[in-house]
Amino acid sequence: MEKYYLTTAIDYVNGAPHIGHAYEKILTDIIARHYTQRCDDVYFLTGTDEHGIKIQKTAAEKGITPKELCDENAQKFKNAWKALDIDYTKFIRTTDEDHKKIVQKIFDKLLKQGDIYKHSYEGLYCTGCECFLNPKDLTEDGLCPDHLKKPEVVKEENYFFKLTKYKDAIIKHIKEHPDFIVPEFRANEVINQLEDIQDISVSRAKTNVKWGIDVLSDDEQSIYVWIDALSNYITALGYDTENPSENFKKYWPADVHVIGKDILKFHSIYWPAFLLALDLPLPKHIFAHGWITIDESKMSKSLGNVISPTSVLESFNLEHPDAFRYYMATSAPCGRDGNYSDDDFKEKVNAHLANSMGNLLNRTLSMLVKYFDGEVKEEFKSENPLAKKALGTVQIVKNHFDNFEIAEAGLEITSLVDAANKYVQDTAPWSLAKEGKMTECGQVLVNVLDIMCIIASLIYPYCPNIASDMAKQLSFDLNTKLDDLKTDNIKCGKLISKEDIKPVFLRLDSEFADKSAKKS
Ligand code: ME8
Repeated sequence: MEKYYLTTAIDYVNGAPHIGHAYEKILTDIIARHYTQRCDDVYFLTGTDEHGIKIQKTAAEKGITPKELCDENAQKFKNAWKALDIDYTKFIRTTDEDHKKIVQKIFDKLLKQGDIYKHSYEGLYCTGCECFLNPKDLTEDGLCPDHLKKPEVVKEENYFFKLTKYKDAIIKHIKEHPDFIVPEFRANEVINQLEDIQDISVSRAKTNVKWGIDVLSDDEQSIYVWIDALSNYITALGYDTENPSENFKKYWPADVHVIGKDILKFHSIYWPAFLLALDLPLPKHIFAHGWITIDESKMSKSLGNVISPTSVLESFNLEHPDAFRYYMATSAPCGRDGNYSDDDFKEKVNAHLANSMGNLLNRTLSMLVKYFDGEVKEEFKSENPLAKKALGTVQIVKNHFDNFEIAEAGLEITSLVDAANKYVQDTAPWSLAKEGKMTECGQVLVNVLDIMCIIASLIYPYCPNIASDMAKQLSFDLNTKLDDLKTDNIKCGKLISKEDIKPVFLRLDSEFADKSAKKS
């Protein structure tokens, strides 16, 4: 694997980030970190989507300019991703000058080659979706099914993209590449949507939507959000209609676009059509994750249950975001909806990270210090009964990641921790020491510590800070590639002193029990 290019959806900046946005960025960061353990060149793109009627309206309500609103909120997204240790390569904003310039060129090229044409149109526009809706997709009461709001009747002369021209090619691509849309069960939905697809509006009259990128050849029209937003995946790399950059040639096509299920249509129908029109290869995978609910309810401003990711870190006094990352990433199987609740969060991270994983490392190192003054002797190296399961887990985790099964991979790591805990329980090294079987006792401890190195490596994408603390105490190099992992990791000699043993994760105990994430 030479390179891995992955992207998130770019978030609308009409508000601050919430834990649904955070879920996606955490999943993508985990995938990125996993692939850094398999290849040397990972490019991770995220950013913000800053044009459109939604942002124009919110800015007007607040009495500020759209640009001021974008600057203020884009910074909130950047701050949140920093707090969550989202280690992206580039943060693109669709108001970046170089992005806007290339979007204009893309539009112009498609217009000149006849893929875009002008057309007078009357349709139902949903500001929440930032798109025209098909009347047959509305609820019985005539509302947008996602936003439960009545769409506006819009009559305008717009530019249209010939989506219908690419319909057959896209259906063929989806059928020939069953792993193009992940999870696979969503591919049928897309094929059904494709059946009655129509050409789509790609511009709006400036009289209605001022906050957009100008159409070069028509000063009455601005480019409408989706062609602008989707193009970020190539403009960020330095795509140019005439002379694409070396960076673009190196990273395109994307290995995966990570997005939410609500915007799958735009990514698996509109985006491939734009790319085909530009004569560019299609991304390898579109991974549509599910949605996060709060205490089993949809997150919404009107319900007052929107939670900001940083408020969770603050309320629980977390010194780093690992517990929250772990909880979110394992909250739902691939593509399914997940849920956040304060109680469940506490219970799960206490059980998995503190009691099972952290405690196992702490106990084992403490016994090594107690019985052997932290010294690993040559005779402690022996055949490790956990070796097969550990190396098998590495393979299973890799396979899960190749299918974007992030929660499933997390469960496999937990199961390896459980197996190591059971081994300690079964072999009872404290009893071996009591009986004077010191070599056997040392062998058990070193077997466990050898496996803890593999666990540190596997948990790293989810919990980079905890993994780094584990690796430090084990004198293990966390940069070891997954394919180079072995089961003999602990070096002979002094491994650790009592004062250097520190718990890698403290329980969110009763002290915090009355604290809960602040709803904004
Ligand atoms: O759709 N749970 O922006 P957006 C999980 N700008 N994911 C959620 C979520 C929730 N409760 N709420 C939102 C847009 N998301 C466009 C994207 S991409 C070229 C343009 C996810 O701010 C949502 O599914 O409404 C999407 O993937 C991302 O957050 C941004 O949503």
